[in-house]
Amino acid sequence: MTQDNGGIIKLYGFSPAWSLPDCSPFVMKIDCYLRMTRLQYELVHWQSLRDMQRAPKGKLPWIEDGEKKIADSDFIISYLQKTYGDRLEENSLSPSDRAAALSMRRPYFMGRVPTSLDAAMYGFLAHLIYADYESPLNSHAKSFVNLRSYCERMRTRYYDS
Ligand SMILES: N[C@@H](CCC(=O)N[C@@H](CS)C(=O)NCC(=O)O)C(=O)O
Repeated sequence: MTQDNGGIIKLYGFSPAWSLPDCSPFVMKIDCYLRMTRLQYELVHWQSLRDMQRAPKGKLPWIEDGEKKIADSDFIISYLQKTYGDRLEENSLSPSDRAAALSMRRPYFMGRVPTSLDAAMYGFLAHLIYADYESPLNSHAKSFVNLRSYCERMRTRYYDS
């Protein structure tokens, strides 16, 4: 999909790992959000230290959208929402919808529909559930059926092409 500005967003990350798009959960968060919102983007992998020096805050992820460069995953999501609209319609959730969603069994973190919180959650949880090594933390995460099925739901919906 081409954005209204005719361009394609570049998302700067490190490199893929464990069959996941990136070894950084913060990069995964933005990768997932861009997929969820169906914005056209390209994930650019880190090649050398020089790429790190181009990062506006010295950290990844950052994005380039035309002339604009935005760093920090929270600022990136705010920028994308402001520029391309509330594509997940998450701002239409009322405080009581949010409270109700938190008190019930639900497919996504805020209820029936996925929000940017799911991009963040999946970015971090996928590294625990799918990482190809054992640690006390990922073994513990893998022991929760609900976390495993949540990651499967997100992966199937946004990463199975
Ligand atoms: N608050 C930042 C955190 C990003 C972050 O910590 N990135 C790490 C990789 S996961 C990084 O680039 N570290 C390089 C460094 O600190 O030199 C965000 O949400 O994007």
